[in-house]
Amino acid sequence: MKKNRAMLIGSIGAGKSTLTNALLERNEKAVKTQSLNYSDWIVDTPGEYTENPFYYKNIMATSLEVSHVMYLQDATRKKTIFPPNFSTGINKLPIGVVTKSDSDKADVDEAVRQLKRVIPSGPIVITSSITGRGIQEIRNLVKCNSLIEMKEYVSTHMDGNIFFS
Ligand SMILES: Nc1nc2c(ncn2[C@@H]2O[C@H](COP(=O)(O)OP(=O)(O)O)[C@@H](O)[C@H]2O)c(=O)[nH]1
Ligand SMILES: [Mg+2]
Repeated sequence: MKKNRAMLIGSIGAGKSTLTNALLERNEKAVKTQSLNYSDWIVDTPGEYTENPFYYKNIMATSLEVSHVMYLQDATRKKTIFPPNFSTGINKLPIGVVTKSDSDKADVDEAVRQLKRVIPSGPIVITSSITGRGIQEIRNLVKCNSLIEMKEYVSTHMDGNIFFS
């Protein structure tokens, strides 16, 4: 069976590369990359792909290689850069991810609200790559093979880090 893989998208500085390291238990510091970065079951993307609609075609093309797409929303940012219902245009299992929940400046509730507009139906995980909050939940969601399986996982793991919208 093909291994499940997840692509990470989100603005420049949203925490994609730091989250990649946390998910893969790597200790190196995230460095800024201008290109796609494949490692094990993660595909990290440059923030430019999400910030500039010119690159949406790259997101679409890369999504063909993965089972899941993670939409990262930085909890310390007031705005989202994703258009409403963006996940419905990408035919892969969506996972909403709130990053930096540990920060003093984080507004987690607002970030969840933003992600619900981006992902009309799917799980949303509240994370911190520093404290490890929500990291195991993401690993488990990427093992799921359908929206129904993810929904079941969420309903049996209501630990305050994870919701289904
Ligand atoms: N407080 C906090 N800062 C984070 C977290 N994740 C990333 N950062 C910081 O956010 C900045 C951007 O992170 P990076 O992973 O390079 O973002 P990327 O551009 O999306 O790959 C860096 O200064 C990170 O140290 C987190 O969980 N909590
Ligand atoms: Mg990066």
